Amino acid sequence: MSPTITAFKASPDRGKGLARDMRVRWALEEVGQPYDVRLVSFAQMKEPAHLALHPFGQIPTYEDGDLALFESGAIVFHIAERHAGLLPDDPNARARAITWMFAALSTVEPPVVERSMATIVERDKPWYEPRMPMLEDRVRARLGELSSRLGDADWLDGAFSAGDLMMVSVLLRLGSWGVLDEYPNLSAYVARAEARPAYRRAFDAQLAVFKAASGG
Ligand SMILES: N[C@@H](CCC(=O)N[C@@H](CS)C(=O)NCC(=O)O)C(=O)O
Repeated sequence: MSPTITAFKASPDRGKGLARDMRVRWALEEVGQPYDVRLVSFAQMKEPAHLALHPFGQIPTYEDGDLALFESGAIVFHIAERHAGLLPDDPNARARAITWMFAALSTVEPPVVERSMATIVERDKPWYEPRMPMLEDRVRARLGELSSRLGDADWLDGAFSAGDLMMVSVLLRLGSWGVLDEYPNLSAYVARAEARPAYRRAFDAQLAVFKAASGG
């Protein structure tokens, strides 16, 4: 039986592939695991049935038989552990790939999300203009460090891994700001990942949901 994930019925990103079910779809596509999707509205995410799966009333969730998971990082890790293709066999290389997953989620994503949330919910606040340069500096600091580490390599540590999948998923959230253009090796890194057939399939599947919901 295929696992079932949840995704937005109507994604606020209007089909740009930024909602976090995209990471899970991408991982499933990379390992060749078919999956089902249950679409949920914002109201449904806060109802008891969904809260039983996800204590914070969010997407994505993942159900496979008796197992129910939430948190995109935990779900992608679970997929990567159970299928070949997203984590190296060598124990040390595997540990380093997992380290990059954590780095993406706990070191790079927080400043990225903090800045983008400010642009969404704080624009009319008196502190918005003075605060923005600080939020942008925090993102640039991480991007500079990441850019230095990546150098001219294709991927963060050897072959493409779940660490790259997660890092690129986070970097894609910077898309509309355009800051990645300041770091040509990071732009190329993201473009390389986006060109992967598994990424394209996941993106197209998420986009199809948006088009169906908007009648397009
Ligand atoms: N840390 C969580 C974040 C999940 C999250 O923020 N999901 C968003 C969609 S990308 C959501 O459901 N937002 C609606 C809400 O919080 O009400 C993860 O990585 O899965």
